[in-house]
Amino acid sequence: TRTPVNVTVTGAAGQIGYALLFRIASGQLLGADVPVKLRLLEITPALKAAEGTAMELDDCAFPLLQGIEITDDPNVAFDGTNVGLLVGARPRTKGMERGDLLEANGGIFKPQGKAINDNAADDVKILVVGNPANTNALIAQAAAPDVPAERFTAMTRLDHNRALTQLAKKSGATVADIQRLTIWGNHSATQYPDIFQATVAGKPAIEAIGNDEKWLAEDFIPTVAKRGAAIIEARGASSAASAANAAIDHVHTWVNGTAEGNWTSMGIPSDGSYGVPEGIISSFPVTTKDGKYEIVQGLEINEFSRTRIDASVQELVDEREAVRGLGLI
Ligand code: NAX
Repeated sequence: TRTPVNVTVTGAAGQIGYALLFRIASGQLLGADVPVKLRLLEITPALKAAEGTAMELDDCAFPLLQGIEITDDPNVAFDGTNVGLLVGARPRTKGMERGDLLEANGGIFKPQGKAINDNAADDVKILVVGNPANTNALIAQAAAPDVPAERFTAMTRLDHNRALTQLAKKSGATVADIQRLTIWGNHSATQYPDIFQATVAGKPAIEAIGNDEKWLAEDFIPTVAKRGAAIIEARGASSAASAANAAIDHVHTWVNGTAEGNWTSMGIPSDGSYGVPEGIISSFPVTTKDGKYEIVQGLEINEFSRTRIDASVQELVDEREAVRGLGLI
């Protein structure tokens, strides 16, 4: 029998946590043959709610679930962690400036990064979901100097999945027909969903949408970038099940690999590829294999894409400057 994989979820009592934990415990994160132990990290007032979720996990009698631990101590939560899903974050509230938001999240992600550094397993993989995800990942990474930097990633898979469906609808195809779509930059309104490298049923996506650049610029890109707000408007609450699904996809792909000829989008520390300044955590097209990812190299970036990638990357550079100024990295 295989040794269980320790999976830590922060913000476990939140709405993404509720959509995520059952799927992890059922084997959808790592595979139907991989036993898991769950560690749930919450703030003290939410521990009781986390216990309620744990009771329901017990009541599912998942054969792969070999234990649940609930704690408000990051050092306990990340003890021996192989996969860490950092979901809990401080949301932006009314009147909050960007600096306040970054500072409040620094107060969460810096100690968690340190706890990961001091306690996690050698093979630890981290996905930051909590917003601002890219910069929160950077803060955690900076607090974990003993962990290889590339183990800290941020989630743009939800944006990627959103873009797949919008493109499928426009081109009259299914998402399974689409390959090589990319989200570049920040998980924010400046993100750039790029279809110029993509194919739909083997032909260039731009042809599949009838070369409709107006749709691309005025419909597709804003629809994907503002989808989160549209969900809140419709549902009265922010995306939860789709966000949890994307987190599952992100880690599953990272661990199990991308399909031949295809790639995915992940927020990862830049190595300077495509003119993205080294060190910022930006979304790239990546292939994965044997638990490692690589940036897809050699893509031609046209003017339309360049301007948009640069704008989103600039936002990340500004966020990095801001957290540097606050002493968070
Ligand atoms: P909820 O407010 O439902 O849950 C957040 C949970 O985190 C709460 O239970 C809270 O007690 C907990 N928490 C707060 N500080 C904590 C700390 N220091 N340690 C442990 N737990 C802590 O939010 P939810 O809807 O679950 O969303 C969670 C985060 O995901 C938010 O930051 C949200 O902005 C972000 N999202 C990111 C997405 C992405 O694509 N990267 C998409 C979905 C989502 O909006």
